[in-house]
Amino acid sequence: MRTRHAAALTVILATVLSACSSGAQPGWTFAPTPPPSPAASGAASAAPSAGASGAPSAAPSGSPAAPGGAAATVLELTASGVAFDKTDLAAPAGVAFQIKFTNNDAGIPHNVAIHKDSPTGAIVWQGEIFSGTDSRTYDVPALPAGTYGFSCVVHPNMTGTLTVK
Ligand SMILES: [Cu+2]
Repeated sequence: MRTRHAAALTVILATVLSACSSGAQPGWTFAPTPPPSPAASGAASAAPSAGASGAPSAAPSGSPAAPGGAAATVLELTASGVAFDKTDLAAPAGVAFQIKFTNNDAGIPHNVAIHKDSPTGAIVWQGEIFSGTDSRTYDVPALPAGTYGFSCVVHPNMTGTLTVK
């Protein structure tokens, strides 16, 4: 009986071991699999080429627009009830843009000024002050990337944030 038990155990152990070894095999096949990283590098090399081809095509299409329109970006902002309709604006860095400013307050002067860092920072640019109801399309020079504040110089409580990036 003991012998049979031993034999049975041996068979079981053999089965378990073979199962383990067979299980290990896939592990080893997977280990070499990492080399597929070369495939990843291949994909990476493909990406750069795609980006390179994409960048040139984008640049040409962008440059023609710049000479013609001067400002491709037009931000719209409205003052009503001595308040701006927006508290957040965004503009591209290093490119002149425009602000189409509408003053809906009859007889009340407003404008748009851009300040460094925040609405209380130094003014880096400001548009003409005019009374409503009227509108102006301001030409804003290129600004370096960063956070700016905008305000109405007539009403310091009229403020917002301009993100240039
Ligand atoms: Cu104002």
